[in-house]
Amino acid sequence: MSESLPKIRINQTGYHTSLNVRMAVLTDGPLTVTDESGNIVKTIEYEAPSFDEASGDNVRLLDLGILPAGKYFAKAGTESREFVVSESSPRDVADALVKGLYFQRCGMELEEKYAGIYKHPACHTAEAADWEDNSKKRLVTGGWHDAGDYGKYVGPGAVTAAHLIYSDILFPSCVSDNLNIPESGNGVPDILNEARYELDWMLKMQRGDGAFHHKLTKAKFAPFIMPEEDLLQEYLMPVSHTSTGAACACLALSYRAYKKYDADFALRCLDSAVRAWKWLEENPDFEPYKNPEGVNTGGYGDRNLTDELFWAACELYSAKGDEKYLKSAEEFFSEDMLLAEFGWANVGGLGALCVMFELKETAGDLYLKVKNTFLRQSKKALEVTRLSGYGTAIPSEGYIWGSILTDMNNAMSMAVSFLLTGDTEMLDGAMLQWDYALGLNSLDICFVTGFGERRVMNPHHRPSGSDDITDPVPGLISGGPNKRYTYPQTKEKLGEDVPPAKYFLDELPSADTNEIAIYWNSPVVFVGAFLLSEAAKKDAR
Ligand code: 9MR
Ligand code: ZN
Repeated sequence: MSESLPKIRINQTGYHTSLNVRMAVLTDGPLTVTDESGNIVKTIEYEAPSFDEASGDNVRLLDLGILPAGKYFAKAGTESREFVVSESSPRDVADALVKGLYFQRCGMELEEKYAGIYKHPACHTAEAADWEDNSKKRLVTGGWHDAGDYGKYVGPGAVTAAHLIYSDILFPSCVSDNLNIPESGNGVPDILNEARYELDWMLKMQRGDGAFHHKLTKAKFAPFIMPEEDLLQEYLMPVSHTSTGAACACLALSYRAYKKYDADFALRCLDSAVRAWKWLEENPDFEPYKNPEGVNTGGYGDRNLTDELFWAACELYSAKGDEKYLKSAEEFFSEDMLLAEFGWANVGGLGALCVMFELKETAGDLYLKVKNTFLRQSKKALEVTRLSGYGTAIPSEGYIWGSILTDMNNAMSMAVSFLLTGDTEMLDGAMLQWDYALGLNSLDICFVTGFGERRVMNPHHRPSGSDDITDPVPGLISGGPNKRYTYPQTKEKLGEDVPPAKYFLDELPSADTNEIAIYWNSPVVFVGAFLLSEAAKKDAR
């Protein structure tokens, strides 16, 4: 398969004028770079490509340094590939990834003026029934569809919203404020407007006693129909500790992020977070969520609650300043907890962001403990990146379902490490993951829909698969190669010999390699916003 692919791999969406241009070559050098008029602007000699375990390719990663805006050709041997350097390149993709979440909105019409050809009527507008007592009904509309399915899950939603909020806190104004969403122009950054769509729904997912329902889904996944045609009963599934912990943390964080824009909303978030915390205190017997009999929608059965509690305690301390929350954060912290993790299951990294960038010295001893532990753990991401021929932060055995999260999680942790230390290797490492997602990879695929010369066209995404439009909904990132939790039909097609980094099918049924998910988009937004903020700093020098 790889024989016919181009032997020069690039970020197909282009590079920024003040960030380094990186490419991977699968052929001998030298590499010459010519501009549009055919002038040679750079020649790079390099050692012969060497073996990369994850992909099975012989490959050499090259750093072309910084290039002025323009169209270029990279040439090596008989290969030639066009690439672009421009000021708009990281921003267009980062913006599109936030707008991609708008396209996941549930419970409202996606109007043509915002959604263009991807418009559709409001979906999932009926009352939801309580799974445990079907006679109890309640209107719980809104939120984002989680992924390729139409379920809405509290824990993953909280993590996604937190990625957006922290992008805004750490890299303000990096994502554009004119995303053409219904709230654009209301004086609140669009990235926070988009996150709020999920938060408003999340608030409705809280039960009277403070606990959060784990999810709002049907009993079974819908067929490939448009969301407005999906009319079967939706259920509020049982409450869970992990969703309550994640919602608690995210809503306390939201208090901090939204109070200067909408004090009432911020206070509602905080009140909800405090009630969630109280429920967690009063219900210490943790049981991981398990789907009730008869339910087969996403499980998200996170088995560890300590990280959610740690994150929640940190955010509540920041919001309320009450020492009891700091004490809890100290209790939950341990040096072996996973602090460089930002995904739906492991949220310790989000607590670390709160401590390292907000609480700082007000957290006393905890500040340095968290910072040192984080910095130690984030080195692993760089090691993995260095060992990969393509500079990808996924180890060979890390090609699991949603490997893009492994990659972007590591990119986030390198970005944060750079913010704390200024170590440029960390910046370079984070940037390489951005390039990975956009085409610098062994598949020569741009994983973000709507972008790239060789782009994902058939994601496992119900609207894209049923709207009769050739191009999938734009701004959604595919989960990517997965050789670990693989469907039998994927195995049948790819067999045993395809290496993990290439275990991918751009085919609609392949949820195991080619689904999209909100919490895969959002860490890429974080990394894009980080790169934009670094580019802006360099431009200002
Ligand atoms: O992202 C989830 C991944 O870590 C799991 O391995 C996988 C299988 O359980 O499920 C993924 O989450 C899916 C969820 O269960 C339902 N909505 C679609 C999600 C993305 O594939
Ligand atoms: Zn819907």
